Amino acid sequence: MRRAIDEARKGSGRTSPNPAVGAVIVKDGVELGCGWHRGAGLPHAEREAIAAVREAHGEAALRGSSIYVTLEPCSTHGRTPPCTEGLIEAGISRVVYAAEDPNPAHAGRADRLLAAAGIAVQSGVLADEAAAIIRPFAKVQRSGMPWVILKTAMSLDGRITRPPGESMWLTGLEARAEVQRLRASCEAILTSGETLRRDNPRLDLRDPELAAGRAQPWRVVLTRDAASLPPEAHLFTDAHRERTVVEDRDHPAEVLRRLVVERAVSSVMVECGGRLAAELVEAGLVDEWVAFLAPLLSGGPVPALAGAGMGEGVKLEAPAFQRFGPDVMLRALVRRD
Ligand code: AOF
Ligand code: ZN
Repeated sequence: MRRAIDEARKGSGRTSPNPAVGAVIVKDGVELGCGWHRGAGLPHAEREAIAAVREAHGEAALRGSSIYVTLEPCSTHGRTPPCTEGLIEAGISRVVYAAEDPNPAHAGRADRLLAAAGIAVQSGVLADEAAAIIRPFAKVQRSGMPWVILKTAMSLDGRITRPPGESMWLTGLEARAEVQRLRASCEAILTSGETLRRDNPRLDLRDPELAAGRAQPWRVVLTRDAASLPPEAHLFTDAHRERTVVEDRDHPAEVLRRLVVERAVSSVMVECGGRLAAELVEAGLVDEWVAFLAPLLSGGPVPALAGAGMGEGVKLEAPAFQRFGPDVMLRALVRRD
């Protein structure tokens, strides 16, 4: 299952509105083939893995094999035929899956269908890890809203700019490479008109490996004054300018909901200044906070969060730490209870 989870991660940011799913087929303790879901409308992970085994070892190798898949196999005709049928036809004799499918059309159905065909079914293996990969999909299924990651790069005095006259970067190359990977796991990046004017950011995927086989993320600018945005900004002039949209700053929840419906967005990364960041947190729209802490004192004017006040505070859970060169990344989920 751990191998299947590695396969699933390859799809993060590429499969929306579908979930990222991975599968590995094993017989007599030997891995015969694996696969991952590459995008909506394309074969599911199970069918990718079946095809890989067929090609490498022939049809007969599938009979009596076990499949490890990170998500409960689907059982309805969507853009593609049901995986439960594909598994039965292939002669697979054991199905082990991790997470239940949050899609109500599938949830809880696979076990019965597979068992009725004489297949042994086991579920819940590494379920938490597998569920973490499909958080965006699960949130959309549950609420119609995308998974929102707030990314902040800040100095130890909680500022997001350097002292005047110095280079604009707070964090080092390693942390910035991680930001690129984070962007690649999302379908949209949200920013403010203010940040666009101040930083003229690109908000794109620059690593060809991360950009290959997927569209550039949507770049969504929230502003009250669209007419005053500089037309020469990167977002309006670069090669992906058709992936830039300008939206109303006063209704961020509505903007997020429409991104799901109109642009098949399941996860959004927020890269903006302290004011919009605080507003989104206070409005309960942020699901995860990823903070990069740079070992310097900026003394700059722009705080990472510039709210009117967080009321009773916002509780975070499941914290994780990682070092990137001289910087530290702290990420945690916003607790909902
Ligand atoms: C799986 N394996 O790799 C994926 C699954 O329109 P379709 O046919 O692509 O079906 C999409 C639904 O199938 C999606 O909402 C989710 O419930 C499931 N996705 N299922 O067994 C996969 N991507
Ligand atoms: Zn399927």
